[in-house]
Amino acid sequence: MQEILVAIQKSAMRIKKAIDVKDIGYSQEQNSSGETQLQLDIQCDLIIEEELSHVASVHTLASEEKEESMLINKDGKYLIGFDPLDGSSLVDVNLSVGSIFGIYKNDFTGANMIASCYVVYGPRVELVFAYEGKVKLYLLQAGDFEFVKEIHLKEKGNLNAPGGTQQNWEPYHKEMVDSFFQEGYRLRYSGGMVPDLHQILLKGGGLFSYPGTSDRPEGKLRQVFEVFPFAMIFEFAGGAAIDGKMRVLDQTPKHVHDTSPCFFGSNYEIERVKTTYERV
Ligand code: AFP
Repeated sequence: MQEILVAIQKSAMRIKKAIDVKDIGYSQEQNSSGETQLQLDIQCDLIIEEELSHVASVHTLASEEKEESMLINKDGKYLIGFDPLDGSSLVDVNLSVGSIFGIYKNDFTGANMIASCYVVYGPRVELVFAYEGKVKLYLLQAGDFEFVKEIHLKEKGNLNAPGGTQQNWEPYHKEMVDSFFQEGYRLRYSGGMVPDLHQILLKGGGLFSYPGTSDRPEGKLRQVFEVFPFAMIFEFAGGAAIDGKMRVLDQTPKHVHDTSPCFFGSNYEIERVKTTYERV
């Protein structure tokens, strides 16, 4: 597993350099979800593919930017699903973005995820790695990722990050989101899943939600590349991740690009979500 973490760290340092260039124009290409790809999306995808392809224990790679997964080493034991640059549409407005990795065995299901990791490219470059029940934070310093601390969530937080197009929210969802603000929760939503969840993790708790909506009943965020990796991190940090009713890590995607409604948070907030959604 260490060799995979090192390959992710090398990718992160190269991606940071790629982000710092002037021209981050759009390509003519579209990814499998019909989104126009930035040159940067394609570049970051190739950087990660290159670094992880050198790791003997990697069997298969699946990228959010590619329709099909790729066999790397038939004797490898790990399958890696990754989102090379999540929130890439925020780079040209200079907001924080991230890379997300899920490390699986046998197949791309929540039950078979072994470890997960994300990198935040913000004022600083930080990496969070979840493995064997622990969530560790690293900071990039002079070409090295230095261990900072273990991350633990409190039982209850005070941050609220509500995603999705509000006009398409279900009324019971709007009522729930508003009730947290009435309780004094602070709005913290940048449109980048990685910095938004990173803030909730480091500030000790709260709720990030991206529900099913009338225009997207299955939500927007992808299980294999985005939802499962953060679910493991929140659970190992003492919080929870559900789709409104069930643990997202109990889900079995039919296709590697499937999406799911998702709620990540400390326990108090997730219990409130369950109470709201069990009534519908
Ligand atoms: P992009 O990668 O297209 O910028 O989308 C970012 C993202 O996947 C995730 O990081 C955000 O939480 C979510 O989509 C934002 O979606 P909305 O713009 O619909 O709130």
